[in-house]
Amino acid sequence: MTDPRLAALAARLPDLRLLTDPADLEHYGRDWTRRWPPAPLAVALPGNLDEVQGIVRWANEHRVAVVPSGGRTGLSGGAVAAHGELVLSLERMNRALGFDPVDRTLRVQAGMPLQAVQEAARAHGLVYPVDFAARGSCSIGGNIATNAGGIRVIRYGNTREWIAGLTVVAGNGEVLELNRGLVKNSSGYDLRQLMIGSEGTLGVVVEALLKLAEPPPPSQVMLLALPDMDALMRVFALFRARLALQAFEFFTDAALRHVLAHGAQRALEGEHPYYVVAEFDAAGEAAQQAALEAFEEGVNRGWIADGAIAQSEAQAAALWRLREGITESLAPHRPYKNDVSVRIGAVPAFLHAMQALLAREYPQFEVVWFGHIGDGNLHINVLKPEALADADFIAQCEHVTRLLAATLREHGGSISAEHGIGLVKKPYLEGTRSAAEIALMRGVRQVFDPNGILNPGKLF
Ligand code: 2HG
Ligand code: ZN
Repeated sequence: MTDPRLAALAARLPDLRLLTDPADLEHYGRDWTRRWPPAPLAVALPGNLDEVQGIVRWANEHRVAVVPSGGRTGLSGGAVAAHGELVLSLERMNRALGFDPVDRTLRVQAGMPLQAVQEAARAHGLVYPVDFAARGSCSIGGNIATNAGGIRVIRYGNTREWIAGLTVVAGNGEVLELNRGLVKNSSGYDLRQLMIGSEGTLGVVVEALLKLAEPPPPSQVMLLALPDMDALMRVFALFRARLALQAFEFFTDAALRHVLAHGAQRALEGEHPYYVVAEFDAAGEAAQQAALEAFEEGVNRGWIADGAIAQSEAQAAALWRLREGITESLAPHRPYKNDVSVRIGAVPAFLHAMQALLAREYPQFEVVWFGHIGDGNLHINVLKPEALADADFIAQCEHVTRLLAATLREHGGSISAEHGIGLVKKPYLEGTRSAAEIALMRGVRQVFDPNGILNPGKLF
């Protein structure tokens, strides 16, 4: 350890695993944004709470910035370490610590991958219902730090709903046991909820007590083709009224083209501007009949142009792949991503306004829309034209984000629905949160992290 600060850390925590190899710095210093060249000071892989606390105390004494790190699947740069920070990876702390059948809670370490959490819940006959495509790589601690959403929010809500307790090391080095699994706890500010979605700026999540749910009844998956956005929203209202929805996800013809080119199986003939993958409870004939009737009503009213219903688990998975494979299929095109939300009812007006603006100002860009339409959450990916230099592309896309931010402001929306602010959305926070709110957020951050060591430069 040539760096005296690292030597002090190693002396203080002799068992702490520290990495300084350039390949490790590169690996742990970036997330899925791949926009900032990683340049961390080192990577610490603590194995227990005491080591996490020791690291945060050391960081305060030596004024070293710390980037808490989960699976680094984030798309907003929240886990990027590009300025000599210490990456604090929870990767080794990846175990389930205990299940309580009466409380129906599962205690887990923060580095546990979401998929492993889901499997552990299933082993107890229950489910951890937050779910999305990055499940195999992201960690529960990162999910908590970003209040991750995903494809089941329409039924189960965001990560926030599923956290019964948190053990965190606050930026000031204090260990906090927040809420301790209480269902009712009307004793002042809920610091647990403040921690959720704070993007590693208030504390490091070390352990979580997760609520588990009853497994949902057997479900069916439908793919729908729709003529326009107004029809899509009508179908959403119809399905929501008649069926018990578990998911209602949309994508455009452009998204479908990419996902098919990437190896997914075509499920419908013809071309349509919009598609929906809907999943709903379908235990028994009555529920299946209700689904068919809702579908037929949509067709008769001219809202649904075509559709397919999965007849097996394999077919259901194939339909889901059309939606869940989009991000991966777009990756080779170096997409510039945005993740926005508006009130569900405001989606058509917002989307029309944005599509018109983009067609006028950036006709050369291929723009792909998809996402969690049942939550009013749209993902927009602008694909990089091959001939355009990286820097010019980013500059033009930042202008696209400014257009988005202005249009969102008009429609009362948010510049980040579920991916967080991180570095990518930081310049646009003011469009979504008022100056008074941001001032209070700064104050809160100062209280938790007086020396500004946790994820500096992120969020604001
Ligand atoms: C999804 O819903 C993710 O698939 C990723 O939030 C969105 O790649 C994206 O833009
Ligand atoms: Zn999403």
